[in-house]
Amino acid sequence: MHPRLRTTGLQAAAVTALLATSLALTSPAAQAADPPAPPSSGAAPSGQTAAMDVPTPAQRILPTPRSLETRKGSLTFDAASVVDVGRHPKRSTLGVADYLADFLRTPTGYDWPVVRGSKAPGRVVLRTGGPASLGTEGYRLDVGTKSVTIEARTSTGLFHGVQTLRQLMPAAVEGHQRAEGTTWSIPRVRVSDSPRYPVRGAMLDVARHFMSVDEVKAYIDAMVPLKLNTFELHLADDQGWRLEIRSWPRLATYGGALETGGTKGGYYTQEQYVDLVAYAKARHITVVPEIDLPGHTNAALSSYAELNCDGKAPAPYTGTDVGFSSLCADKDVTYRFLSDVLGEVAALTPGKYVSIGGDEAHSTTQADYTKMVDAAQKVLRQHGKRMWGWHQTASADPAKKSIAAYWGTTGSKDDIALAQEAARKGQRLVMAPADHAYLDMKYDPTFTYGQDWAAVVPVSDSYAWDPATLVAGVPSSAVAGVLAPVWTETLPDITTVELMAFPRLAGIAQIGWSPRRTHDLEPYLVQLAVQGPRWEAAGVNFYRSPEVAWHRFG
Ligand code: TNX
Repeated sequence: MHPRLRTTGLQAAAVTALLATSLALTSPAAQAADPPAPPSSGAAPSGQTAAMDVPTPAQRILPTPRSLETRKGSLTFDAASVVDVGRHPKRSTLGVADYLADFLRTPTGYDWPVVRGSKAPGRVVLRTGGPASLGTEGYRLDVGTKSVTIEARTSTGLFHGVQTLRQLMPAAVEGHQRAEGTTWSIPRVRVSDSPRYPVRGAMLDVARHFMSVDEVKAYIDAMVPLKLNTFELHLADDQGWRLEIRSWPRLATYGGALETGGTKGGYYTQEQYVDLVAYAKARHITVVPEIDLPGHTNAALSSYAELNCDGKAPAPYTGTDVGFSSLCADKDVTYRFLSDVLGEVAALTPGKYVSIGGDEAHSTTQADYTKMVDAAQKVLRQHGKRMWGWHQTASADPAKKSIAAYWGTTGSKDDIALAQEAARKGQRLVMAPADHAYLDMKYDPTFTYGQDWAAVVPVSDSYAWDPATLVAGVPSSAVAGVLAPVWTETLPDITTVELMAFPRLAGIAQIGWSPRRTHDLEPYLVQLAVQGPRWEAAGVNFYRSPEVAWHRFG
């Protein structure tokens, strides 16, 4: 585990002129530390607020599992505890065991050796198996009096089971130092669990404000306990190009130099990108790189004059407008550019999807849009990848099983029509409704950070939707999952990104994972309250929304 990065309000204030006024009002730390207003639900009756509740297993596990039985008693780990992988473990099982042992060693101070067969009391047993119904991501977890057994058909299922085990442990397990004096007990439960949707994603925009490799890793780590499995990295936009492309080196060195507000940007070398992708993969998260085109391309257009229809490179752009830039459909060099860039990105990316964005191409005619999106898709196909794009890609000629990420708002007719077209053409939809799932939307109208063009989105609204019925005319069979984007025009660093993402990202994760029948706002707000001390221990910044009774569990 790496140390968490913190940015002070003062450093943040230096970051963008855009934010100067709002930061004068409050720093991220100050905003996060505001005393919570009286809780709206799930609160201890007044007069008892000082006494802390002990969360039940159902309140601890987030996202809510498919089935949970509780029994009397608990299992306690101690210095003799081990992780047992059985006699003939698969390599991938060993990977999960090492992750778990590593995770537990620091806070508990125990050795947690990974062993092959053990009778030690207080052991964690990882086993491959279980019914076919567990699928590729499901698991069973059974806490006995001597051991806890996690069983799954894949290492990904085991990994998710490990996250449930983690949430059953005291909050101090999330800390980065030894928590002396903690009793490492877990309640006796039996869990059988598998996700509702195969795609449960978060998206981070590192183009508008650049985030370092360590900052992105911190965000990935915060995704892990929520059982998210997809991470879209928005690597190129008008304000910056963030990935080294060897055949077009100025994209990163020139196009990546700045960021929104005119401050210094940055980019990932190919080695750094490969390292990030591997870091995510070790946490069973697939990276989907996004190179937004044919719009959102000013950083590329300013780096290479020949990419422009008029042959003139525009100045770098550090504002927050969208929809003004376009690649040039009539030039051969455009197609060489697409082939080179997407070829390199595909070669560096083990996942099956590469995103070509495709949103807000307001300066591109439909014919040109279709021509360039189709060309991009062809390049991806040649490299064995499928296209991922925003729902506007439905207006081109998307291949079946490509992904259309829907970011429309309730009642936006054009977007709904495109989502229906996507389903008709055989695309799979990943739901990212901007008025619920956009984590850069403000929590309330006066919130310092974020935007409000789609909606103001309090915690309860971010949880108030169902992917299966979101868009009329899109059959639920066409829905592959959910996606929660964080756009960073107003977010200078990972601290402010986390403030916007947490706790709302947890709700999107729960919508993507948990059976619909378990969807219920009141218990969800209590689940969030349980996560509060855990995020604090882990060093994840979050917004103490007045909708949640944070004080209840510490
Ligand atoms: C719309 S959503 C955009 C982004 C902005 C975002 C701000 C989408 C696919 N495009 O370019 O950053 O709104 O909320």
